[in-house]
Amino acid sequence: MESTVIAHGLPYPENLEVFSRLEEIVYSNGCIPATVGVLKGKVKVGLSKEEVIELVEDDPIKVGTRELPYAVALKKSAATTVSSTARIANLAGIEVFATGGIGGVHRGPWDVSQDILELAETSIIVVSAGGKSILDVKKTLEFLETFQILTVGYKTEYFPMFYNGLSKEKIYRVDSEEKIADIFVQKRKLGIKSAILVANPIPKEFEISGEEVEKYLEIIEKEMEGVKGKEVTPYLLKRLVELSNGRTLKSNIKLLENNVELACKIAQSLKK
Ligand code: PSU
Ligand code: MN
Repeated sequence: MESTVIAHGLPYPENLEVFSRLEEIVYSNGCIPATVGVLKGKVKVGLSKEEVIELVEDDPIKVGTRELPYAVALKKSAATTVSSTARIANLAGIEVFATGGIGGVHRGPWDVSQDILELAETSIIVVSAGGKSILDVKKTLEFLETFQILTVGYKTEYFPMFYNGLSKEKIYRVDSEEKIADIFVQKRKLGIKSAILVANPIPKEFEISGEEVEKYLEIIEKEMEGVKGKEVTPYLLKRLVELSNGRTLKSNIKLLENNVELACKIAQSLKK
């Protein structure tokens, strides 16, 4: 699991509760959780609850793959995004990880996440609820294709958009975790180095309509002139929670739980 969603994507103290809840889900599905993060320059795979508390209290920087050596050399504490988590997990021999949403091609001013480049280079299965609501879905899917990242929908043929449920953009549908594991095995045999992105829609009852989120985004986009780069997502998520009276927080947590559970099932299939 990655730590940016815990440290920067969710508010305190709910983030600590979510961390524990996700660990419970992993154990109850017969797997071993390993949350990745950097504590005062030390890369950790499998943060304990105490270490997660320390990480959050250290006011960590947000690091993708590019910034990892900076955090390590300067002994900073850092929360890892999808890109840096994929890189570290791969080094540690981990083949499956779960997140909330991946970064991609943003709407508006040029902003493309490192997540895509990393997933082009790293053989791992990433389970997410699709892309963040602020992404340009079409451009993100085109980039995923350009970078040879096979994107499969779990029980859906449409790319999901985080809490908003399904977009209208088609992806490759797969109906079982066994098949996802097999795709990964075949990918490796074919010498393809990129990741498999599993898009797992949020459970229907926790969806928040695109129109509702759009309404909030309109308000937020006006406030965001000084907010740039890595600050964009944390700021946005925080404001969405405030404007929706906590509804987006609840949905965010539910989709994380849902992704972690599917990641465990895929890991079990892969082991078989
Ligand atoms: N989507 C969310 N919450 C998050 C993220 C994505 O709903 O916290 C994080 C993930 O760690 C993802 C990162 O890898 O944001 C992408 O950030 P950027 O767009 O700055 O590359
Ligand atoms: Mn960016």
